[in-house]
Amino acid sequence: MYKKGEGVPDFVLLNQITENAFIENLITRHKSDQIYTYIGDVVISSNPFKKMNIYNESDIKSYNGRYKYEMPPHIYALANDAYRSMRQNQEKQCVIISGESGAGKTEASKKIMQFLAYVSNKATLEGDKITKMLLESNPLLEAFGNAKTLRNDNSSRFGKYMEMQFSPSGVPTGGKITNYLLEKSRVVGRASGERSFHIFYQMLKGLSQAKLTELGLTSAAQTYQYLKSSNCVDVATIDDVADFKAVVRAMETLGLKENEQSSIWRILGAILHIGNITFEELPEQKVGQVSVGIKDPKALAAAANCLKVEPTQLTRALTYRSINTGVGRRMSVIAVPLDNVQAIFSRDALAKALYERLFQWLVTRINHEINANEKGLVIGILDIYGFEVFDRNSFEQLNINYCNEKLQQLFIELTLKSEQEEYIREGIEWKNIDYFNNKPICELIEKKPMGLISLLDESCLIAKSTDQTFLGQITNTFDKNQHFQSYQSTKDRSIGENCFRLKHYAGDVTYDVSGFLDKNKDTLFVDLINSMQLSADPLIRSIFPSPKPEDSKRRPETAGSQFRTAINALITTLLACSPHYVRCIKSNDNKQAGVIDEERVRHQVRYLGLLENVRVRRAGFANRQTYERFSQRYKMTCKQTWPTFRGSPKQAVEAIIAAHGIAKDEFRLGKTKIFIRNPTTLFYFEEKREEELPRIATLIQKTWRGYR
Ligand code: AD9
Ligand code: MG
Repeated sequence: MYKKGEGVPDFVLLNQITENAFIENLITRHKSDQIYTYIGDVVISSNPFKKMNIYNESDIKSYNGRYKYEMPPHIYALANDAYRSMRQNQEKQCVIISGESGAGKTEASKKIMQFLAYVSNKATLEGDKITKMLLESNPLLEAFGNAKTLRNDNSSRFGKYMEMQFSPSGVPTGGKITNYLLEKSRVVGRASGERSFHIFYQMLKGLSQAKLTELGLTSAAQTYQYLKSSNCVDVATIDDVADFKAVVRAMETLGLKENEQSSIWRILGAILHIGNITFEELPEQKVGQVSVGIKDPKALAAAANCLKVEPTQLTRALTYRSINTGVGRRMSVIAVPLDNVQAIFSRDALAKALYERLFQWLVTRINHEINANEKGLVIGILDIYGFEVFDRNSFEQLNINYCNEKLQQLFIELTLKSEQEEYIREGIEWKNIDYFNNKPICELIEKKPMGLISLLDESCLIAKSTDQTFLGQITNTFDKNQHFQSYQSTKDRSIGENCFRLKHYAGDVTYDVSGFLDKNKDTLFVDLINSMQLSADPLIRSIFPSPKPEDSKRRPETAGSQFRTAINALITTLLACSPHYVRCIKSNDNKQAGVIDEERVRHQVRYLGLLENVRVRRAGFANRQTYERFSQRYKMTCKQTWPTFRGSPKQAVEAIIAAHGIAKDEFRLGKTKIFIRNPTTLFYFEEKREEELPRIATLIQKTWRGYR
């Protein structure tokens, strides 16, 4: 089934299960352009960093409806399996794609969607429309949610769970996108050599001159402080003009109206102008009271023009803050002038809020078009930001890496832990296989009330707290925790006085606490919200709803808590589906084709727990089914059990197995389930069943005729 020199297509088939043998096979396959390899049902994908000639229509056709073992490993085979299982078992499916930043998750998710759209589209007008929309949501959301980072030229800066909805017979009916925490701080700044979100550069290069003039923009990205600051505008691998065209096309396919598109450009233009606003101190009006005015009225006027608000209103909102004083009838609102630092903070907060809320609006708007709201079948595809380590890591990296910890936990739970526990529960003879369990680090971050997120929330509630007091508090709390280190606790100079280090499953990451409290509080002064409500643009007004009276009594949920809740809800959703796994491996750090860096790969194989995965898989069983289900499905393939059988479901299964002469080592009988070692045995039964179906159908027809 496989050619010499290409390695084995499933790691389970290796002669020896050692790390070296595993890596050698992966490298051999990568070098011979075999980027996919299985561990049983799990697809391991190594990023080729070059265009592969394996995603054509003919490839889709050749994987459609075939069994996995009939074809070389491919992401299409996994997609095909998910689609088949969904229809056959009438069960929800999910595909969980994991791997570090730049490993190929987003590409994998798109290939899966492309396959599903093609094979499920039964050429109905509605199906055609919906699959087009689902596919077109990708370029649109990538433009707004992806950016060039030091790790990846098209790095996802938000998490995405895309559910493709199907009718019971497998015809596409709609879709739903759930998004997770966008890295909005990127709008106002980022590391040198990185870019802001793609859409800004696309827009400046792609909009007509007339449109740019209307928005007061020039096509030179360097004009804008928010874009200029990181010294990276053009990227060799990115064609912003072509991508802009794709975005506009996608907006049209997804039914975004002319006025909505126009509002989008206006908001983005406003953000760029806002970034050019600077402040200057005004002569003191009262002793000791510093206030600032706008230094560059042109930038402010241009921003106000884009936002359709009065320049004076915007100036006021950016330079003053309203504070409630007194209580009851004595309560009054006073306007306190901001100093330079506060004004810059409020300016950047406005830019970030505009972008984040525009992004959320876009996702909601797409869902409005595609969500069929049916409680039908779905295949969910999870594509999140991968584990990442930079020279400086902040609150955003903590969230991203926490999310990756949770997905690794899920993988461990589903493939290593529960699998082994089930064998023991069912009384199947089993020799335990050890694996690294990352649960303690997940708990360190998320546990209530003493985990990192909770402690950060607590600090945000105390007026006197600072980023440094927070660092002191976590240092005390996690003093003895082996996954946590800080300079204060270790005096290790490599950590930095403002930092703490977490020992993540995928490696050590040092986080700088500067800005943690502000980012977690994520407050937007009410003055800014009020000024946006005065906009003549309905879209801008709609994304800044006025706070409800009851909101003033409740403390707003912090960014960290919201993320924790969302991720845990995601895990619950995933647990309700039959999972399929893609584990992406980054072949090298230089985005180079034809290069596979042994040490980098070894590191990933280790932390992903792939070897343990092979061991459990090899010693274990590919499939298990309750006696009821197995006997119901295959009873027609055996004379003793068809049409009637008087014994228990377990006895029926024994009869079926005996009638087909299945080898002894190929199955085990547990307390409630039959365990089957190789998928080929199951395929054998499926084929037998399919052979029998026409005969049975005729028989049933005859019986019916007899009744008439
Ligand atoms: V991040 O966590 O969003 O930063 P991803 O999503 O894991 O990351 P992505 O899919 O964006 O990585 O892949 C990075 C780049 O690798 C792509 O832009 C492609 O240039 C390249 N890539 C990835 N997969 C493939 C593939 N199957 N064929 C060809 C690929 N190139
Ligand atoms: Mg991605």
